[in-house]
Amino acid sequence: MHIEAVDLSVVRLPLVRAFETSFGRMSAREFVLVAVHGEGAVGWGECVADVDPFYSAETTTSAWHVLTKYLVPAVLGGRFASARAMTDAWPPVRGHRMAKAALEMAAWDLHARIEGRPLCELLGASIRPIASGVSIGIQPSIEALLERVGAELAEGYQRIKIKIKPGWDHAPVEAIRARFGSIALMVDANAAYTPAEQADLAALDAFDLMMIEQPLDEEDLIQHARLQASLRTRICLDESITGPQAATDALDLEACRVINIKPGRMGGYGPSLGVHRVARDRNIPLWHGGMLESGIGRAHNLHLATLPGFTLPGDIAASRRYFVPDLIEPAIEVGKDGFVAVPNGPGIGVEPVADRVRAATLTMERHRL
Ligand code: OSB
Ligand code: MG
Repeated sequence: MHIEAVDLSVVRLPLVRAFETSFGRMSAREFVLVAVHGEGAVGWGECVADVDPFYSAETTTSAWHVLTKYLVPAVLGGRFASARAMTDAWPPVRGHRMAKAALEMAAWDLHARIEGRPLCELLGASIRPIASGVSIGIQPSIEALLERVGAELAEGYQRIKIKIKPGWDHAPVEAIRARFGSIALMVDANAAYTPAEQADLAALDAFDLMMIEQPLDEEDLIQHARLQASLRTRICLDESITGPQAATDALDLEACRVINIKPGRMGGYGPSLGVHRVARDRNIPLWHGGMLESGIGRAHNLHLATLPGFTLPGDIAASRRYFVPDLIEPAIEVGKDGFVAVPNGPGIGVEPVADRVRAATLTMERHRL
């Protein structure tokens, strides 16, 4: 794979619906888009960092800085046997996993396109339908929440995840169970609780949730282990799983019983395959997370989710829940059975629509030798 040029853009897409979590409210996504050109093909990647450092420390601006100053210059003009060989050539940048993932995943897409194969095959898997769930933001009222849950179930989605925070936890879960019975239901706190609020989380044990995602701070593995020992409900870690070592530590400590893999957050496919291996070796259930990606990141996620081990429905939903129109064609859709089809063309299997990308672009730089 010869890397002849890299286009970096910041694009802005309004969300169909504002998304509220314990860390804030988002009404648009503004992210770095990466296009890697080589051998007559283009590989695409999308950076999951947000403008604000509220979900994680990285931001759109920090990703731009690290990509333009360190990562892109290190690979321009290079010839690499694989995306792994490309990341081996990077300078020793600490952290900045979201920035790394955007370029790393674009290189995997480019490699797959040059070979004319679907990306999932390069990852060691093959096309299969992906079981899909949805993540529902904090709502202005319980009635509004019940309406959203009903609408998503009617679309076919196989499980419902709601965002919680102290003060918005017991009542919404109780209301959903009362209205919709024993549906597959889970909650995501995005690190909003402290160990002192353990009783609020223990109160959710009564509702037979599939799991509680990331109740405590990203760095609190030991506190998560203490909490897990006191709960019947499984803890799933998201923010805390920064890579294979963190996954190993979390499982050694029994800080969680489920893992949410997000390649865009973990530094790309290399680290994600490492986490996948750690979890598989220990029979820990996996599911594929989402970060409100456009169709580019969404298609990437679908390809990774084809790996065996992703046994629980993930957060990879249809394009139209997020962006109308999406940046890509064809849009990603969910069937009435709650499965999403993996695009089966070369690479990620979807094409960004040039006019839509241009219209959404705030800044763009072409890097070439
Ligand atoms: O914690 O899983 C999360 C969105 C943005 C940042 C973090 C998270 C989320 C979601 C939405 O839950 C998942 C999606 O629908 O893409
Ligand atoms: Mg989460």
